[in-house]
Amino acid sequence: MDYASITVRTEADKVGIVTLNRPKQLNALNDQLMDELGHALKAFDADENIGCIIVTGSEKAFAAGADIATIANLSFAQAYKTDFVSSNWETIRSVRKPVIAAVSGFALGGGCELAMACDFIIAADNAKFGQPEIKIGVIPGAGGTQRLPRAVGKSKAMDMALTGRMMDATEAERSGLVSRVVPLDQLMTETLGAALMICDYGQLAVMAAKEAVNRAFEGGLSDGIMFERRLFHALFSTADQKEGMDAFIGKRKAVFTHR
Ligand code: CO8
Repeated sequence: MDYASITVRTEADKVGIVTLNRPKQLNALNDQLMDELGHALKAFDADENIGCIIVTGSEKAFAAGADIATIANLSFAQAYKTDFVSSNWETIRSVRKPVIAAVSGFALGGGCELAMACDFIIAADNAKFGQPEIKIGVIPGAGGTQRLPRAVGKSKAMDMALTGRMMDATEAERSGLVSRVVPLDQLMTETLGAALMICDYGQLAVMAAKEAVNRAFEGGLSDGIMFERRLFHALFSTADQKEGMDAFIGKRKAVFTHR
């Protein structure tokens, strides 16, 4: 598939990188961009050689939200009938390999929601996060009211959703929305470093870790602990567990085969 609103590349043949590419609209998310993103994520997820995926934008904007021009005249009937935003956002949720958001500049509205839909966020020091939908008469529509409070707690999430104010990178890190903040010129180097590190671990354990942490978001503590325990048990049937522990005991570097 030829892409017009994103670019894709790989690094070291094992990290898939998707760059949102609608610079004139600050990477505002329209159907085409979301379709292409969904397609690219699925393709990387299915590619045996890829161990981790990075989603990023431009220096000025990760994404400034839904493309307001294309939804300004949307009716309730159209939105409801087409279940607006569901399909590609479900695709993002279904990706089993880790997806890291490398965010510089604005991550607003759907852009903030897209970053939060990734597994973790590494932010440049110029990043700004916000859910400003209230200013244009709506609310977040792609998980923002659910993921933001889970990330930063109720008070800050309410503040963001009700006032529409932006949070800078320092506040975002302090609040737990992002995992690290780095200087803008080191954003991709740092994110790639994390991605390559993940690629070199056993893929089954990586996928299990992602699935188990996601459970913490979705259900209660007892269910989550039981789910984690079962995955933990299952990993003892993998060659990578034998190799990882054998290498530790033998004081050598593990070579994982993802089996
Ligand atoms: N949609 C469409 N175009 C946009 C958007 C957007 N969200 N954001 C910026 N642009 C365009 C501007 O219209 C402008 O275009 P032009 O040059 O043709 O006039 C260009 O990008 C540059 O923007 P500005 O001149 O405004 O640049 P500034 O640096 O002055 O300001 C801001 C940058 C602060 C990011 C400002 O552009 C802004 O506030 N943008 C809107 C942010 C916003 O309200 N986002 C929420 C949108 S609603 C939403 O996301 C609901 C989520 C629903 C689920 C997701 C579905 C995909």
